[in-house]
Amino acid sequence: MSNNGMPYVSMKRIIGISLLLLLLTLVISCSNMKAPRIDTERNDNDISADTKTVEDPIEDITETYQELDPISARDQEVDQKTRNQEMDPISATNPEVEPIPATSQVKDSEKPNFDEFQPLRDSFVRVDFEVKREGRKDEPKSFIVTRNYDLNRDGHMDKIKVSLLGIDGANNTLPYIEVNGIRQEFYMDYTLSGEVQILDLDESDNFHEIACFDEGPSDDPHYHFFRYDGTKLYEIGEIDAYAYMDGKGKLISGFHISHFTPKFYSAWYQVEENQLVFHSNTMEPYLGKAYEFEGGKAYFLPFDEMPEEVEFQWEELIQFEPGKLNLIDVYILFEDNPVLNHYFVEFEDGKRGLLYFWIGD
Ligand SMILES: [Ca+2]
Ligand SMILES: [Ca+2]
Repeated sequence: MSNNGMPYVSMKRIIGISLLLLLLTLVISCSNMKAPRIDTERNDNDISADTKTVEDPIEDITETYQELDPISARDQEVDQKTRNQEMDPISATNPEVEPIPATSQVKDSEKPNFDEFQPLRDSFVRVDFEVKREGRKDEPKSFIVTRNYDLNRDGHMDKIKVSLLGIDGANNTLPYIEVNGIRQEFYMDYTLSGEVQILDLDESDNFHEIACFDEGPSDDPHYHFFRYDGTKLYEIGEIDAYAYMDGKGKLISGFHISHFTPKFYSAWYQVEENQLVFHSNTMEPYLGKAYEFEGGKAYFLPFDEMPEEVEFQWEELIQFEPGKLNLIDVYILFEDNPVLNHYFVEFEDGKRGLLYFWIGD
């Protein structure tokens, strides 16, 4: 029985062991077969996931860069515009401000001597132009002004033709000046008279210049200057009709000349290379001195000392008698256009304050 039992037992054991082995083999083979697949799949997934997570930010970044680039370009544009806007007032004043350093280089002996100046309107060469008006006399549309004159002093007459705007019309008219067929257009407001003049701005050169009158935008009468050198026509510049000139290439605006005598000035213009160039003048030499005041209507604000900032009053005009005054200081509002109009003075009776005048506009 034991043998029977033995083989039985052994058979049972063998079967059990075999089954166990089979199971183990199955489990191992299954796990062996599955494991790499799972790993591979996971790896594939991982890689693609990794690639995605790596690629996606790259795409995103690229897109972001693409989006950023125009923005940064726009930012730069905005920056540039802002800078330009900031620079505009500077560059606007620069043409007039720039010559100021030149002032320091100008020796006192080279500065204009006002005694040598006379009113621009007294300096014109007496020649008559032929003036043809279109439109009514009180409301002219335009003018054609002509004359032959030797502008470059070479002994040959030069044919001058000027087209000027009137007050009414100007729709089909452009202001221009033409010398021997060379035409130069220019900007002007209007003229009621069609006045064109000849003058000699600088006696030391061989040119006589043309001056065209312009009433200005709001009663700012001025003259436009032109020079013909035999081959070219230059627009030299413009200056108010109250200006003075010395015939040596220097001009002083009527707005830069003192209201008191002896006259002094805050700036002058010099014809340099066919252009009017601005030069500012220092006020110090003119301060602390006595002047003749011809009197008339003016404004006055009493102050004991020169104020840093002033709110100018324009209501009450005071009638002043002619007399002497002591000039303590000058109040210049704009350095690039130093209009002489506000003076800190002391009258003979000891009254001190700001004396200033109406500037028509
Ligand atoms: Ca000539
Ligand atoms: Ca000349």
